[in-house]
Formats: sequence, structure tokens, C-alpha cells
Amino acid sequence: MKLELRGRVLTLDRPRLMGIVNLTPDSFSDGGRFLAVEAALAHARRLVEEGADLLDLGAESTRPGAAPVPLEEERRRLFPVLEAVLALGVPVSVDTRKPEIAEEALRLGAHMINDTSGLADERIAEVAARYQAPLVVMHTPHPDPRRMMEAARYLDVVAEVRAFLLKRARRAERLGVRQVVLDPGFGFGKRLEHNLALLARLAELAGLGYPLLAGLSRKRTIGELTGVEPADRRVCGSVGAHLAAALRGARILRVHDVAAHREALAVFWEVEAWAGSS
Ligand code: HH2
Repeated sequence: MKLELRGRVLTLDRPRLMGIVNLTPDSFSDGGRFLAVEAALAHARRLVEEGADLLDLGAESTRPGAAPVPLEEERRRLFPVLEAVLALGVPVSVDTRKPEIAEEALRLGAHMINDTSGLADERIAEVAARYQAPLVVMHTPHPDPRRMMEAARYLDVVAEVRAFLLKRARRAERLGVRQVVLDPGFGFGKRLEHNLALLARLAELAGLGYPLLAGLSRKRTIGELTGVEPADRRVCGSVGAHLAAALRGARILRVHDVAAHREALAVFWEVEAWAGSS
């Protein structure tokens, strides 16, 4: 399997690391630190040096309870950094729910759109299709972060997420999207037991035949399982979760701590390769 990033190709025969560059003043783990373009660029550069295969730039926080960011504000936060980061030469994904932002980002040269709304506004798929960019289709039970935890009610979370993703992926394809990437949306309208069920049964989503992205980096679930409160100290727990995800077929891991994941994967994937060849 491979990811076709508008002329660039990322093979997915092993797990790849998507480094997170947050441009939000209210992100739960590194809010406010990367506001200035220079600081954001330095952060992106460091993630690339540490071994990120692609970067994910987001200017609107989507954590539970977050208020929407107006279009102009998202534009102001995102585009100066995007232009600078594109010059680093690694593929860049843009984390946005707005078709207008997606369109402008792709026009500037971004390689992929990461829509955490689960295709709430279908125009984003039309935009991705027009620019032949892959689109991440992520599950959320409610596109508004202020409402999504109220919607954290499932009979069988894995079956429901699977059905949702399949339906939205097919819709995106009908709208012309060339490549869809699926993501269960860990933490998006999901409590600990939901996240654990999804992680344990991730192979059922990997089996759908689309590249699978997993993002558990520093999330509340990691804090709940490890007892580590400050989000930026949840590195080991995040690595543990992502190795479990990789073992079940996730091939893009969305992470804050690239160096730690790179090291862990170097060992983990070597063992997997040996197991596969012996
Ligand atoms: N999680 C977050 C944001 N974007 N995109 C995908 N595809 N999958 C995810 O799990 C995901 C995502 C939330 O994490 P973070 O960016 O660190 O925080 P914030 O939303 O506060 O910026």
C-alpha cells in the first residue's frame, strides 16, 4: 500500500510518522508556544530532523469543548507557516474542517487534507478531488467539538465507527477523491472504554483496505491509563499505544514526539519484519 501525495509517494509497507505542528493558542498540550511563524518553523524543522515522514499543520483546536475558529483567524494562523514549512521539502498535510482553507492550502502546495469533521461539509471532498490530494476521513459522532462528548454513546463502538468510515469513504470517492485515508478518531466523542475497544480491534478497520491513520499522541486516554497528568509528559504511554496500533495495521501514526516514536519503531518494526520473514 502507498500514499500518493500529489506527485510524491510514501510507501506504507511500514508505519510512517506524521509529526504534529499545532498553530493554535489553545491546543491541549503545547498551546500558545508555536504562535510565531519562526517558532513554528523551527518546531517543524526539528520534527523533520527527528524523522517525520510528513507533517500535519493545524490552526483550529478540535479537542473536546473547543470553540470554532473563524475563517479569517484560521487563515492568519496557518498560511504564513504553511508556506515556510512547504519549503522544508517533506509532504505536508493540513488539518482543517473548512473547504475554503483546504482549497487555499492545496493551491499553495499542501499534499493532503486531514478533515476531523468526518466530511461534515462535503465540499472539502470536492476540493481534495480537484487537486488530486488524499483526504483523511475521520470518525466523530458530532462535528462540533463542543457537542461531541455528549454523543459518546455506542452499542458497539467498533461496528459503528467502521460503518461510518466506510459510508463516508465511499461518499468521498463518489465525489472524486483519489485516495481516502481512514482514522477512527481516538478521543473524538469517545471515552476510555471506547478508545480501548477501537485500539484492540483496529485490525477490523485496517481490513477495509484503506490506509489507516491512528492518533493517540498525549491524549486523555493515555493520561488515564498511565496516571501521567501533564500532556507533554505522556510520551511513553503514547508510544505504547501507537505500537499497539501499528501491530493491528495502522500505517500513519500522528505524533508529537517524533524522536521517541522513531526509536521505538526501529526496534518494533525490525522484530515484525523478522517475524514475517522467518
Ligand atoms: N487528533 C487531534 C487533531 N487532529 N487528526 C486526525 N486525523 N486524527 C486525530 O486523532 C487527531 C487529528 C487532536 O490532537 P492535537 O492536534 O494534539 O490537539 P488539538 O486538536 O488541541 O490541536
